[in-house]
Amino acid sequence: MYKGVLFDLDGVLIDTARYHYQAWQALAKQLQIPFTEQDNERLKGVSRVASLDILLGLDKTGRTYTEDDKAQFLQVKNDHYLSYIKHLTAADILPGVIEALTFLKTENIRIGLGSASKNAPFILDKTGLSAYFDAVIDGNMVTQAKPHPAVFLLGAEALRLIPSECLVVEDSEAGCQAAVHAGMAVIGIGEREHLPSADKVVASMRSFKKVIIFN
Ligand code: B16
Ligand code: MG
Repeated sequence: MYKGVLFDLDGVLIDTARYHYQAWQALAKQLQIPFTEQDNERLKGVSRVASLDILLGLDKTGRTYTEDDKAQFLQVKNDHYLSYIKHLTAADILPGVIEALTFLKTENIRIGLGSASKNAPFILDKTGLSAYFDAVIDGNMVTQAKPHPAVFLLGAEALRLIPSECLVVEDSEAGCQAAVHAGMAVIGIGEREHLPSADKVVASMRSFKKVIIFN
């Protein structure tokens, strides 16, 4: 069994992935850029700045944007996002998460967070999840975004473990690639077609205990 588990936040512990989607969609609408749920898959796990570049890449009108424009767009997106997540409570924790975290605690397996989100500390506090974590690494602490392994390597270090002792749980392909680059095993949450780099894929956190017990 692993000595530590590093969890992604958005889409694994909390269903914030849909709020990111709605916030990007609102910005896309303002800029009159077509943006579908399929396009949004490419933004999952990716940093705020890199996500904006992907969104603007969908603009086929040839318009150009200054750095000031981009900074303003990022503010608009985050303001939309904050207006959704300010209402988060423990009721928004995804099914199976509390059972999984409680199980890891009873087994003395260390628990870390490896999230690209700068809003991660706020979300952990709003939902009461902070208390479960031995280490929290978020988007304020790393400059190289997933699929770069920095967030998980820092997480392992903070848990005082080596990469091969850690398991990552991710809902994005960029995050799964980051785990592979870090030399860690990775369970994908979602659908296999979106997570080709995961070692195993399960539909939700409800299946977490069953999967980890056999490793
Ligand atoms: P923020 P995760 C990621 O969080 C999200 O999946 C991704 O969609 C988002 O762009 C990124 O955080 C940055 O989030 O704008 O809140 O700083 O999945 O790594 O927990
Ligand atoms: Mg995620």
